[in-house]
Amino acid sequence: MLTVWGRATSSNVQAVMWTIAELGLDFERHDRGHTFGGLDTPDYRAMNPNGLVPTVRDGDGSPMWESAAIVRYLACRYGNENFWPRDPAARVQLDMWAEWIKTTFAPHFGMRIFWPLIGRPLPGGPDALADAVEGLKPLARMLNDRIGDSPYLAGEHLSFADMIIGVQLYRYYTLDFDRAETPALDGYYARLCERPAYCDHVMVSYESLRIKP
Ligand SMILES: N[C@@H](CCC(=O)N[C@@H](CS)C(=O)NCC(=O)O)C(=O)O
Repeated sequence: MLTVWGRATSSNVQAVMWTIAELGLDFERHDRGHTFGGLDTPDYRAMNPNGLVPTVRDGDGSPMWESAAIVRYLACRYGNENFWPRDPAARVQLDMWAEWIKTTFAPHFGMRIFWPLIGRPLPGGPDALADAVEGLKPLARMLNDRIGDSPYLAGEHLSFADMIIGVQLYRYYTLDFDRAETPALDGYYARLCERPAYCDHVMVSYESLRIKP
């Protein structure tokens, strides 16, 4: 049994929950963070000194934090060869894109586009937002070209890398801003939206995160 601490509206919690659901694992989830609070208690900090979500325990194992590390743990421990290729040379071809979206695409999109559009303005105002929107286009085109004609990043089958990449796309596609033309990425997102686990754990309203003026 996995225990997950973290609110359903957190994209980092969503990556973990989506993975758990795709792998068909038993879990219990406790709301923590944002309006639920609970991140500053000594007990929580003992599990996760960052005071962030998600935190996960597998049975009575040591607590884990950092969502992408948790996704990789779950994939390695419970995933089949398609979900977690055992050959490092095959796996790195997926993992480099997972790492890229986490370290390059997601911070750009999250901090410079998502949060400003839901009420946390950038210091540079509308010009900074316009720059960020233009700056995201080449990144989206890179991902579009990598997806190409494949259903998923690894080809025919879903893998751990889709968990880390795909979790970004619900907000990317549902916010109102000028996106690059990316037909392959559009098709990839449409395929993810057909997956019940993605609908349940990633297509979660972010209205409660909106910052009122
Ligand atoms: N790099 C960490 C980031 C964790 C993080 O920033 N979590 C956010 C939610 S997405 C958080 O805990 N925010 C405080 C809160 O929810 O109160 C990860 O991927 O797990």
